[in-house]
Amino acid sequence: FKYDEAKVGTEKLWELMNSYIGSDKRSIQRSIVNHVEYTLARSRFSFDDFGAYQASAFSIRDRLIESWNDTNEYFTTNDSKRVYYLSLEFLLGRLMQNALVNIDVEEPYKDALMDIGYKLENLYEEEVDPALGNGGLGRLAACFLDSMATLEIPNWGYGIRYDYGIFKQGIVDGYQVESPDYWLSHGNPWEIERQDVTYHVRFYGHVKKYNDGGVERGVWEGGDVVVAQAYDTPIPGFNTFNCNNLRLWRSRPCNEFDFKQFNAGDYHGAIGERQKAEYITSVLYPNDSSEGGKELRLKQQYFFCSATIRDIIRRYKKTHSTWNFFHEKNQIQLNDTHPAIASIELLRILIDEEKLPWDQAWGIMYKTFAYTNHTVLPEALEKWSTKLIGNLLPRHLDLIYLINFFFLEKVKQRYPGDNSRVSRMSLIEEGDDKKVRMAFLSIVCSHTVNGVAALHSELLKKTIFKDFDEMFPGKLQNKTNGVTPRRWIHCCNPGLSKLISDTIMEEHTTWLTNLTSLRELSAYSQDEDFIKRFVQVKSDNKLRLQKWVKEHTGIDIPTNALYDVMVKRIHEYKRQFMNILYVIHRYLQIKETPQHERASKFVPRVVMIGGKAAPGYANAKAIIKLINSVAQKINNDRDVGELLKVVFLPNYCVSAAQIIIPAAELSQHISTAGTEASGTSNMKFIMNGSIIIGTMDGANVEIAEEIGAENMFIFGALVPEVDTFRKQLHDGRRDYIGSRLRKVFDAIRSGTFGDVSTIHGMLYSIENGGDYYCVCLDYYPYLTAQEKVDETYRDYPKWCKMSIEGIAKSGKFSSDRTIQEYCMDIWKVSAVSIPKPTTNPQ
Ligand code: F58
Repeated sequence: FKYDEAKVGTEKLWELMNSYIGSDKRSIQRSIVNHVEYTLARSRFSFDDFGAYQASAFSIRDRLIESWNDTNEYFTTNDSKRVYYLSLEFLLGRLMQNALVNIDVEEPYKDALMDIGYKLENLYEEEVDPALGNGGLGRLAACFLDSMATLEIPNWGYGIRYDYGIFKQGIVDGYQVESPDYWLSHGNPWEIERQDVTYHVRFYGHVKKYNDGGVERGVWEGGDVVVAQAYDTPIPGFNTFNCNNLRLWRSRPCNEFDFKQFNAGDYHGAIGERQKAEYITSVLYPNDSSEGGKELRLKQQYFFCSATIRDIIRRYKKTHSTWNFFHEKNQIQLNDTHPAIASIELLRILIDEEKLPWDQAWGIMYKTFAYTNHTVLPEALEKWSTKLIGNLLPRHLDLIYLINFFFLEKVKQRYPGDNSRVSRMSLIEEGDDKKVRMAFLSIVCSHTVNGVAALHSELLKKTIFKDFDEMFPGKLQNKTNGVTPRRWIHCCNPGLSKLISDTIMEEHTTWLTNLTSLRELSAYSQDEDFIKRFVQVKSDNKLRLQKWVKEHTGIDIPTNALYDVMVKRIHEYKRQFMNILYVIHRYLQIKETPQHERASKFVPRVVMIGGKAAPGYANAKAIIKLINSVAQKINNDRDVGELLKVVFLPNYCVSAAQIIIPAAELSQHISTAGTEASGTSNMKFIMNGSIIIGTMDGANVEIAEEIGAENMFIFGALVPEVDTFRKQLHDGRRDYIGSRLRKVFDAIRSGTFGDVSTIHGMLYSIENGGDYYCVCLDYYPYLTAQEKVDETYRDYPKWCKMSIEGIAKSGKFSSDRTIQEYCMDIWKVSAVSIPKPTTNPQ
């Protein structure tokens, strides 16, 4: 395709570059072997699976780079409007299969590799699982990148290239032990190091202010300066030539600023100083729902925001000489408040460096930014001490105070005399240690704010953002989360993907980008042939998981049992604790039942629970220990045999999820109503034919709406009931344990499961009015729902029908739908499709 040939240079060069590598077997093999020989410098006669993986990855990256370059060139030439997704976390998972599937060469690569003695599936297993995120929020960012590329939205993700991702979880004597995840030890074939893309980022120092014809401007000087260097990862779309970019920043020392110390003869000191710069992007913070308020975390945030904003401005300036169109060409989405300082950085640059008047600078910033909230839990809402910000980013604190001043003036004007509202809404929380409320700051600095599920967005309006919703009606929106069906059906469950394509007589390329067409499967939910194949797919996946469990835990689990799964970060609000209490109850019940009656009373079950606990979260760690102790006891009780098995799935991560989710028959999403903003694994489980046992929380509510409550096991208190219970606790109610739960507590305390003393504190607290997450309130309804599960599983055709209906009606939860809504309602951006390239004739 020909656009702006002059830019490309000579005709010869253009001719050489205007073609893509062929997808025939020979070309694929040639490119892999070239990388073995010239990139890896390995002998062509001996390279192992890992070498073959690396060489294949490089050869795939070559293909991605072709369309990645063309895409960016095309967007620039066309001055396309772009969306920037700023996130401190991108939990991408492995990239190889995803890339092959998206650019539609999985089969050709499989054949080409087979032909030279390698199995593609084995090579997939050689890839490290890049885990630069904690959980749902980071994984959502990854699904969004996939959907934006697929929908041909000009988009770049921006984040941090951590040296260490989320810790690896080991289990020793039932306890979680953390070890570092140095994921780069063997290099990363997917990234492109950009020596040419660097920015200086300043910390500390001081600000000189001056009056510039009525506008106060600042000059920020001194302090430390570090370099941000870019690393790019191509993000291919599915079934399109478009290929977007994920730009991650790495911190490096800055040469110019170290000379003094070197020259003063302090060689070691100077080297030490330089290493400090590298700490900034060294490690991902492993907290999933509380904010530590640590300086290094703020440094990370500002570091990546500053580099990102400069990068966006540089790109804009390539094609624009005025600021008038900035917001029309650039939309910046904040994935939670973690990148919130980016808006202040843009404002600072516009005022102090670009010398714009305040109103114009403010308008540009305001129209550019939008903010997504992912939680209503107070402990997860970021608040930065003004001392800390003032020290690290003095000019930014000035601007925040100024914004607050103007904002509170407006509040006062609008609500005269309502002082309590003014202090409630202030961006600064008063107290001995004054704090900036980052969520409020993000609302004030953004044109649109959204929650991540209908219930969550409504709660935002009623609770933490109530005042803001009243003052800015319509500014708060809902955008229900979604997940990419490419990874979460097609890649992780090829058997199901094929069954779907065969049944609805569509190529997977069609339904995977139009997921509501799964509805056609409804017609087959009682079709014998279909059910037979469906059951076969599930049991193949169960077998795959059985092997995985054996390999990773040493535990033997039967495949002819109900696979009951709960995988997510361990947290009191998610209530893995309630799950294990029920397991204990079930165990005690089995023990009480005479042998000959057991088979008719209990459906054999394998209960699997997995997830990481934040290293500093004692109760979450105690829950892990309890699960492991209970598992140890039950699995070794020969009297119970295969009727009940309990497994703690260690080191839950994206690649493990891809094995676990397709094998699940029942999955648990049992958070206290009003606590889980959305949840996204619930969507993945549904798409893979697992039935949900769950509360009316987060996106479960919409899942029930879509697939029908009769196709789920719903139980538990609704939000208003939770509120009432909490009030009663507060007023002294203590009668909520009940005899069956008491028995379970007693069993734990009496040592039935060995030494689990770390959980005693939680038991005591729950008994004494501290049942904030309403475990006792929901326990009995949960038992009833579990009984219903057993009853239904016995009627296997009914179980299959529910499961198939779930898949058929899961279409809404594709992240493509979510992204389309962001595009229409928030970013006002449309697709830009790059032209089809000519392919290499050779
Ligand atoms: C999650 N948040 C929500 N935060 O808990 C979940 O309901 C939702 O589906 C998901 O976001 C996507 O919207 C979440 O994962 C974090 O991991 C943060 C990491 C940094 C510190 C604060 C929590």
